[in-house]
Formats: sequence, structure tokens, C-alpha cells
Amino acid sequence: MSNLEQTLSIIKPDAVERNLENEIKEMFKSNGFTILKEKKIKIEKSEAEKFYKVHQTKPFYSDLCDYLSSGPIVVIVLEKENAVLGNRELMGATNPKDAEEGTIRKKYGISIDKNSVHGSDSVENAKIEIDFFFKD
Ligand code: IDP
Ligand code: MG
Repeated sequence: MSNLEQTLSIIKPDAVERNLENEIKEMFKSNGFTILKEKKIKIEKSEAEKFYKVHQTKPFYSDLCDYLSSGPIVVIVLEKENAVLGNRELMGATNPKDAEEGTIRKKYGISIDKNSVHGSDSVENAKIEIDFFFKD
């Protein structure tokens, strides 16, 4: 049965800063994802705090929000069959040290905080996150 999904990816400041935007987008395309929407933006810390609200009790929350708002990011809506899980697999583990060979974070991630990409973790959150950046 067909299960076309959309998911939100963010190319984080560490990757944009190293000009990895096109290489990462090529990885999405060569893995069968369609880029439906994309924009390069810079967000305020208050917006990062909203986006990462689920992590507000974590010790790394403030640093995380400082980081996501520290420079330009590219927000992307990806579409594919089972896109949410597929993107999580292509991204690799949160800590690049634990990421599998061939994943984006293994290839480009620097550290657990500078791990180059974000990806929605469920279909429900994907909808919320896509709306967050693309609701007009
Ligand atoms: P995910 O990005 O793989 O979904 P989450 O657990 O949702 O990982 O965490 C969101 C982001 O917070 C991670 O991508 C990472 O940059 C950062 N993060 C997660 N855990 C830690 C930590 O233990 N120390 C510092 N930063 C962390
Ligand atoms: Mg997450």
C-alpha cells in the first residue's frame, strides 16, 4: 500500500556555514526524496525555543536554541514513501560518533550539538514542524 509522507528537514548552521547545502540536498534526491519546499532563513532564539519546546526541560535546551539561531539554516519539506522514518535513517544517530556509514551525520556531523541536520521524528510532529516554518 502506498504511504506517501512529508517530513521536515533542517540543514543546521554548522552545515550551511561549511557550504554543505547542495551536497546534503543531493543526498536527499539520490535517496528518492522530492524537495517540495525549501527556504534559507535565520531565526531568532525565541523561535528556536518554540521549535524545540519538547526539549525545554533538558540541560542542553538553551545551548541548543542559541545554536539553531546562530546562523542561516535551510528548512526543507521532503516527500517520499515513508519519508519520516526514511529521513531518520538517512540522517543517522543524533551523535555523529554513533551514526552508521553512509548517513548524513556520519559524513558531515561534527559533534552531538553540531550534527548538521534535523529531521521530524513522527508523522504528527512532521505536520506540526512543516506548519511551523511554512504556514503562510
Ligand atoms: P534528533 O535531532 O536526532 O532528533 P533530539 O533528541 O531530538 O535528537 O535532540 C535535538 C537536538 O538536540 C539534537 O539534534 C542535538 O543537536 C541536540 N542534543 C541532543 N542530545 C544532546 C546532548 O546530550 N547534548 C547536547 N546536545 C544534544
Ligand atoms: Mg528530535
